[in-house]
Amino acid sequence: RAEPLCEGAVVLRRFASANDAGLLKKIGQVADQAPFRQMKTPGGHTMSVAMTCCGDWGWVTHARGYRYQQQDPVSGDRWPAMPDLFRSLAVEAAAKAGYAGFEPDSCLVNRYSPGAKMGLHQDRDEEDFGQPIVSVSLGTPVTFQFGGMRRSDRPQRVSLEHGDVIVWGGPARLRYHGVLTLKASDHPLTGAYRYNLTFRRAH
Ligand code: MD3
Ligand code: FE
Repeated sequence: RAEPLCEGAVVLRRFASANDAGLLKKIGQVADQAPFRQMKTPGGHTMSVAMTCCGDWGWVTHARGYRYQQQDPVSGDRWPAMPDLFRSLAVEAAAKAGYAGFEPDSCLVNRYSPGAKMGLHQDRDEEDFGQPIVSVSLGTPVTFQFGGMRRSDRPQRVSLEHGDVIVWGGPARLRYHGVLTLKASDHPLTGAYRYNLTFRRAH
């Protein structure tokens, strides 16, 4: 049940549902080692989304921009290893979307509480835009928006629900995208939270 969302993007509805409890348990273990934190943008704003990372490379903000680095800036330690369950889910979703051989070296874990949002942006801190991005939604639903190659292109909206997986590659890889403000709701496994796992090949 792979439905195209736009050229280059494939939605796998509920692809992660069967493993939901296991994924959430692993998120908890990652956060025990590298706690969720609200990073500060280079512009000095505190992000409303709380983040942590696992895998070889973690996405972080710093004074002059954004980058992938191997150490958690809070602890100075390496990021927690990427759980096998995370990796296999991302690899299988990518293969299903036509990206056999995808090997993520980075997983960003985003945690949204009611009121949190993510403004329109492009993901362009990775080395090779030929590599896809796999995103996994867990918990409460949110409206996701994706536009075109320019910030001014009017975005389309799509609801992302628990277990939904999207693979972004090809011409969709550099589209502007974001998440509207999370509404208060309740999910049996996550309470008020929405989690998003984003798998990337950073280097
Ligand atoms: C479209 N996260 O972490 S996932 C991000 O729900 C990010 O937390 C959102 O955007 C979230 O950078 C959206 C869906 C997504 C991820 C990467 C993309 C959509 C994308 C890259 C290119 C185009
Ligand atoms: Fe993004």
